[in-house]
Amino acid sequence: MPTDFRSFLRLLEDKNDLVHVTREVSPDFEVAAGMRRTSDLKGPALWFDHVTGSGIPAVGAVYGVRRRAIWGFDTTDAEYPDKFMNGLRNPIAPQVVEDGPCKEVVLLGDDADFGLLPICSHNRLDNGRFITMGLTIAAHPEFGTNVSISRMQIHDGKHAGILSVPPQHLGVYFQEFEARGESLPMAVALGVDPYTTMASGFKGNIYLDEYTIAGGWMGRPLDVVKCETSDVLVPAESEIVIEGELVAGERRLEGPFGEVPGYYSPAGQRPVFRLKAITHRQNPVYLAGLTGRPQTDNHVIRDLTYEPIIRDRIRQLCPGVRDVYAIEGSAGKHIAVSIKPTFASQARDVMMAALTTERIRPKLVVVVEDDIDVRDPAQLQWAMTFRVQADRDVLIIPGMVGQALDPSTPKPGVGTVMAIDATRPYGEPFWEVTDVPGAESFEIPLPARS
Ligand SMILES: Cc1cc2nc3c(=O)[nH]c(=O)nc-3n(C[C@H](O)[C@H](O)[C@H](O)COP(=O)(O)O)c2cc1C
Ligand SMILES: [Mn+2]
Repeated sequence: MPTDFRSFLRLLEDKNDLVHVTREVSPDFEVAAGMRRTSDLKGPALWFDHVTGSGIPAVGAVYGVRRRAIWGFDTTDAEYPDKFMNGLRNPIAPQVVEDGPCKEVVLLGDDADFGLLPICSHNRLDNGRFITMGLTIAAHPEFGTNVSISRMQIHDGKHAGILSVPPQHLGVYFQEFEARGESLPMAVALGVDPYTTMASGFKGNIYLDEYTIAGGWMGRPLDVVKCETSDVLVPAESEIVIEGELVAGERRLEGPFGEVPGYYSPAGQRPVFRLKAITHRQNPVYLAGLTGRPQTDNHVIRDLTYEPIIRDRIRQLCPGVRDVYAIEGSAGKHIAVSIKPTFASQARDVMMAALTTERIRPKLVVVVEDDIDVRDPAQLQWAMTFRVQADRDVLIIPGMVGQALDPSTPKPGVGTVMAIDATRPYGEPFWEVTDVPGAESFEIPLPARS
């Protein structure tokens, strides 16, 4: 079980799924080009030994394919959703420790500068360099610690912009602090264990301390340590921690930035983070990550954190759920569900429940019967083609909650959703599915060696 970033990287090396780029690469698009290419090829994660301008190496596309995130979770695709839900149901509070590896080097004052880190530019029209895989951590007197992932645009050595608006919890925290005229202390952790990373991408309720689910998944408390310049708690084994605050009353232009729907999200006047300190391990590694058109780190983390939640919600209506799968490329917005229906129109209950999952809000839900493997595109298409009559089986509902970053919506945050019932009419006769006797047990000979 990888319990910190380094042990995760070692595990990936053991699996031949992490390779070194030994030549010098530029932080301007070249690190991103490597991540884009390997993500497109479903290739290995990349360790960039030498990024121009920084003494710190970068690792990228670690979450660029699903298999690596599943390994990081020390599980299999089949067992993943239950492991996810078990951790969520059995949270373990973090343990505050006095010191940790992330404090091996402490840089304060003029020594602390974004310029030390190999922060990259990614998509062509991005407005500069962005931290893309930073865990953005803040604390609130009532809601407690919150850990999320939010992009940050580097303005200069001491300042960065951030995109996190309510209902994102960090956005809620800052809105409240700022209304009182207070800046919000915040830290950014880079290079942490896979559990804490996945917990940060998970959309829980606002009272949830994401460290407690990471603990639930690991089966032991996560070690956290206090920042040098605030009371914010950060994972003690982080490779790099950036400390500072979101400044009350300050806005600067942030964006455009190539976002997870695969389009550039527009620029806007957004909050500003002021850097106060950087702490890191000896010989730290910076975590880079790609977003943009699919498939990227952002998509994989989204798909994997959405599936178990929708599955759990649907199961309460329909115990016979075989699988819930976020279709690759949809950024978690197209969900395929296989069920064993037990009464007429049950598929419709399932569709409505999935479509209204808080904060996740799929845009397209397809429900099939449990003879279909929703992870096999041919099987899914077969059901959608020969079990569906569009006038009867397709629901289109306008005016639902949409995604602010979705360029097809009529106005930000409002959109049309669709559901397709690709189950056969319950309890009614339907033509027989073809099958070949003996196919399952037929042994294919190994190809002859030439
Ligand atoms: C790689 C990656 C980048 C992300 N970038 C942002 C971002 O810039 N802004 C944002 O609001 N959410 C972003 N998210 C999604 C949030 O991290 C996610 O919705 C998280 O659950 C929010 O935390 P919260 O539930 O505590 O509000 C990103 C997710 C991933 C996986
Ligand atoms: Mn949260």
